Amino acid sequence: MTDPISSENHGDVRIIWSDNPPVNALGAAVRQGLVREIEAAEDDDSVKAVVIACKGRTFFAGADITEFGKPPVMPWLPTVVDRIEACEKPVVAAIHGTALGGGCEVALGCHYRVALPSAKLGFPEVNLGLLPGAGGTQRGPRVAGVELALKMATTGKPITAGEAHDAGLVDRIVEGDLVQHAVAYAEEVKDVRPLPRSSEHSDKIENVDPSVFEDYKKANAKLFRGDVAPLANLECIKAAVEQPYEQGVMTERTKFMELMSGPQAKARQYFFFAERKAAKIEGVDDSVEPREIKRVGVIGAGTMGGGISMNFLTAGIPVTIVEMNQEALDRGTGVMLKNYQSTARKGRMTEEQVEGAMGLLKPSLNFDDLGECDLIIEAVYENMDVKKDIFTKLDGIAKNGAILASNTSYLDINEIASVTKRPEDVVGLHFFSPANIMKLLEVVRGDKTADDVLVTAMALAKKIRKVAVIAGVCYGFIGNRMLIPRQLQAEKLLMEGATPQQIDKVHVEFGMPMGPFQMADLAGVDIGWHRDPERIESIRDALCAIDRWGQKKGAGFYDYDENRRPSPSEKVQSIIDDFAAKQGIEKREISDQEIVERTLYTMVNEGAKILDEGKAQRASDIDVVWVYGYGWPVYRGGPMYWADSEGLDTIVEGLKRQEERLGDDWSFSQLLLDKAEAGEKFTR
Ligand code: T1G
Repeated sequence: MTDPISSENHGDVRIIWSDNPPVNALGAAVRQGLVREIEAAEDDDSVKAVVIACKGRTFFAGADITEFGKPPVMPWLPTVVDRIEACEKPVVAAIHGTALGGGCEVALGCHYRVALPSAKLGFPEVNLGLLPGAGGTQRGPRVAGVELALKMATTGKPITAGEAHDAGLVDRIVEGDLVQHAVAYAEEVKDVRPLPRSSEHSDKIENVDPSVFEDYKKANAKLFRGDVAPLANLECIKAAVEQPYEQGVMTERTKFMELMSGPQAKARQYFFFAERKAAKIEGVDDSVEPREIKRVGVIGAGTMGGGISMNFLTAGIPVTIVEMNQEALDRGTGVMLKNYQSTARKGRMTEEQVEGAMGLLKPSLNFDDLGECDLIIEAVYENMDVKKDIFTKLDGIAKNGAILASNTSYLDINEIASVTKRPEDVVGLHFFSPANIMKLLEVVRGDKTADDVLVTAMALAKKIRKVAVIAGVCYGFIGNRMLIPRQLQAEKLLMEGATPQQIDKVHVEFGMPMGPFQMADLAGVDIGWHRDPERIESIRDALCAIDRWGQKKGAGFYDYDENRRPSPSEKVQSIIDDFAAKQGIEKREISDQEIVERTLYTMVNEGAKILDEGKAQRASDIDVVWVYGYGWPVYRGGPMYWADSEGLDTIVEGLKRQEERLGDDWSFSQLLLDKAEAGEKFTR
């Protein structure tokens, strides 16, 4: 393996280069090389200053995550950072791309930092269930200030070079040739003494009101609920304020090791790679090129059509959006503009960017205008006849090579494709509502969908900043299919004596953002309702029949006040009791454990069936769907990873305990039984 670290001289400045694709991760060879070159530069009298720079697309993007869990190889990253800082000659970090985690810590060990305007700096360790373990929680507050360091470390969100410069984390922003500017900067400071050391005391940790930490904890209690890493990060930043540097470093090290050995870090690190694996399409050669998508057509300017369109407009891709009448078209484009304006008000877009995005939108009442589009997505009413009619028309209008996609949430893509003469160009693109916000995209692969159509869909997903997962054709694909047993069992449990609030509480305490009934009220109890108020075959029918359609009607499974705050509903409880009485179901005490087994274990069982039927490429894809599509707590890894952590034998035992209550149409996944029997796992 070639040495990723090299060096060259520019006059009396030594440039230390890292060339460790793809992201200059700080693996053992990089760490060893950095120490070697710093010591060589220090020993060489002809060298007056040092620049550390990286080849390729980014400055060090952090420790090498693939080394985690393996026997450590010296030198530790903290040692490397300390050695850089101890160098008697000024060391300048030349930052481009993303200086993340250990990369940001290496930059903090340098005496000066120069960056391109496009560069980003961050502490994403919390996303891996960790914290900056190479002095970042101690140097960060001293250089960038407590508030910014706290936000960076507990949220993992990177900051721009501009923000870093304003905070003092970057000394100079340069345009053009980064390393040339960094060398020039090194020339300017080569005789400056004493050298600024980020570990030295700074006024930025002076007189910090201790309530800052308590207030921050309270303000983020919901966000951090159940998640140990953010609070550990907060404790370390607090230690930077309250303890001398050396003691703060020990606090950081202790907490880092605690996190690293804990289950949540393992789950998050699993998920880091699971998310990246989802982008790979089994059986499709890397040489398959995506089709060029210069214009996207969207049919339907409703909530979904508008949200879907925004993804492409924001990514700079022109959109032709088609509706049946002017009123619907104006309403749809009006909602899109309103959404953009609210994003601009939050400072996440400029007015010019809003204008730019809306400027790429071409509203039309003429279906034939879709003939100029390279990808056409229908987002109309969830009805097979309506979709078949649209695809029949599209077949005659769309240009050759155009991709025809349905945003259907459940329906059979093969059946839709069968009405066209080009089934190989048909694919499912299942966006999740709100489509301009939710990151998950299920790419549904029809029996005849061409490989390059899939490759195009996955490439486009990355461009519009979605996390795409390939799904096979089955009712509900991956995510919604697993929702079915969960909802079914949840409603059966209501009949047997559980309440909506008890069931939702179990899910929220588990770490879900909301429970099944809170979710039903948010999405709409009337989704999928047959619209016949006389036909009452379920609790949902009964609620819909009396206009309890959820939050949008001020009442669903819960009653809602004017601020949409939910409260248990006596009316709903009486409907449930009547239903149970009519069916002769005896009420009984239901334990939280039974709720877990009947709603979460049954989801795992369905996930195993999906895997067994080949409707998901891998178990980790199912986890990616549930984390990004439904808010499954990432610190539990996803339903399949979690099932492995519980033990598949435990899952099977639980389901056996509940089997007679699960209903006649419920059955075990043979794959689950086999794996449990063999002591195997789904995800490792
Ligand atoms: N280690 C090893 N491999 C990594 C890696 C890392 N840190 N980051 C990315 N990769 C691989 C990734 O698996 C993929 O591989 C390829 O690089 C491209 O990644 C002590 C303990 C940098 C913003 O958390 O956020 O420092 O699939 O597809 O979309 O305090 O990668 O091609 O085989 O994501 O352009 C902290 C994690 C580590 C940064 C680029 N650092 N990486 O995004 O490419 S912990 C992170 C990212 C740490 C210290 C602590 C992103 C990126 P493959 P990609 P991208």
